[in-house]
Amino acid sequence: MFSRSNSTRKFLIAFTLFSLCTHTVYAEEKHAGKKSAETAYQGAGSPIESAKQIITPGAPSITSEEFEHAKKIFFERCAGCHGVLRKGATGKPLTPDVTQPKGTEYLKVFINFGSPAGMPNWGSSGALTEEEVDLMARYIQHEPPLPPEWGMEEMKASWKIIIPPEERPKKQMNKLDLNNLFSVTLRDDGKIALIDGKTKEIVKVIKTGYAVHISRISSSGRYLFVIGRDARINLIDLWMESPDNVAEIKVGLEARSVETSKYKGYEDKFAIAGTYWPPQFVIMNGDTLEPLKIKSTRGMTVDTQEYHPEPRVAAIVSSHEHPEFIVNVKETGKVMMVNYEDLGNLKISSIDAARFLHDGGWDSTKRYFMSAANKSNKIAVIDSKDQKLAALVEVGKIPHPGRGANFVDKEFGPVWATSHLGDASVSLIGTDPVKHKEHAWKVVRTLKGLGGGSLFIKTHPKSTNLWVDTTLNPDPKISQSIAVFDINNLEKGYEVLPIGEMADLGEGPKRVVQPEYNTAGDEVWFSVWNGKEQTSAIVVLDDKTRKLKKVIKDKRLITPTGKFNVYNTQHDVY
Ligand code: DHE
Repeated sequence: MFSRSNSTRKFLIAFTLFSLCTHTVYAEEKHAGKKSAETAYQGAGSPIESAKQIITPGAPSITSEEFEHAKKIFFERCAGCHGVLRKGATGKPLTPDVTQPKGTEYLKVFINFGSPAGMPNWGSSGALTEEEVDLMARYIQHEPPLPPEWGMEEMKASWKIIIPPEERPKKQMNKLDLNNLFSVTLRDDGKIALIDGKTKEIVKVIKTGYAVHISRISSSGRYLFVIGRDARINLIDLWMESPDNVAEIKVGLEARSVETSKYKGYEDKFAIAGTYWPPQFVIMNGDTLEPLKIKSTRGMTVDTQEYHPEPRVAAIVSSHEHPEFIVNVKETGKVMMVNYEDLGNLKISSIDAARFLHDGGWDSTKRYFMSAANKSNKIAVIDSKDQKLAALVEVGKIPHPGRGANFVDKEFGPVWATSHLGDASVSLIGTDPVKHKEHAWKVVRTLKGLGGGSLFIKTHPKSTNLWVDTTLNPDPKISQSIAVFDINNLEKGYEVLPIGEMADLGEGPKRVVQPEYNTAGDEVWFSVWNGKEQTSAIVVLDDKTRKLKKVIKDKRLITPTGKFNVYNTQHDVY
């Protein structure tokens, strides 16, 4: 370990020596010698393991055993930013034409100390050993190994119907208040917990894919879709006496997004999942997960119009205006509007937005999809009715809204808000092109939040509070707290609530992540996300008084991250 001043100096030397990576996640706030929260953000294991070794002329020697070890580290730690094929995404390209001229020693310094531009300090933080740093410096001078494709044959082979639709209940067989049920990701346990909104008791823990990313609910509210990082989807029937998996499929090697059809006449009919690897999406039967249609996203980028071999599928929403799924394609910067009326003659409108589309959500009318192009510092406004780009709005550094927050600003009318990973700002964008035309698709206000490293922002139509987390801020005091603004008095600034402290958990990083409302909109739930071996919790506040209502603690609550209230998710309430 280095002292901060020493490490800062080395940091700068490393940066001057070699500037490979430019992802800028609140770089000014990062310190070498400290295990950064960002490391954790990117650091969950990737399940891609079957890529074949390639030995490249000009690259330093590496044994096949070392290659296997390095490949695993790369997929677990680096692929999230640099891409599986190392063509660059949030991080810079790391192909041999770039890395070989730099040489092993330069690369080692960079991997060890990271960069002020956001590359984590893998060596000095203790995440990688000295030998592993050396190994990675050699490994990235070889051609990236290509993971296998995953087509219909592989999907079908992984597909299981556990209980066929005809054997499932015809009505709800349990006494649960399904509307106010929460599906909670138990990230490092490969499970989700169903938690009753009223009693705050865990109703059931259900085995799912590895490191579940999100849960989505079918249009009727009956089926819960859960997707793991390993691209495994679990279909859970909430009507069963004891809700459980009724179907399962693996749609690729790595994934983040799943959604279900919501257009009138297509309720519960289809589901869609997007994958990071292979870069594609698949449309499935809504009650069996039978894979029906796979579509690759490989193609040209929106700006330079070059071919990109790995444009990953990020957020997907379901249109309320047309029988369409709206799919963010990250690296090419395109939004695909996929019409599911006739899968044999699939119609896709492709909208040019901006590179690095990531997360996003609806405006309050559910006509406009507000989609964050994170490394472009822009919000793309997609008009789902007219199927075109309404605007590209410049916001702060690396917008990261989750699904964002909709409310009425007393001066500017309806707005949608995003917080940012790269700075402390919160941008409010006018969303009413009819009655507040002059403010539509403009940043009408910029609030100063608690700090950079924010992942999610939330309010509820019945609330006057706007909650902003700072999960990835390197200062534990900030990452363990939440900022809350009064929507009717935004000028007043924010109040800080020490959610981590309220949970009273003892040791651990205790990051506070993802505010989520109950159905009534009078309670807000926060995950206090601790290490796998440590105690985590969910803290529930009374929304009106902002006072603690309950700390949910249970030994089964291992690494809770996302929480999805059934009603709010089903109806896109945020
Ligand atoms: Fe997420 C949403 C991708 C890291 C928790 N995350 C999303 C979405 C995408 C995404 C594309 C939108 C899905 C949708 O709406 O269809 N997330 C990624 C990554 O690529 C990234 C940066 C790195 C990685 O390797 O995974 C990443 N995400 C994280 C985390 O570290 C978090 C905090 C914990 C975890 O599970 O790994 C995390 N992401 C979440 C949550 C949502 C999410 C809770 C849904 C928020 C919501 O309210 O909708």
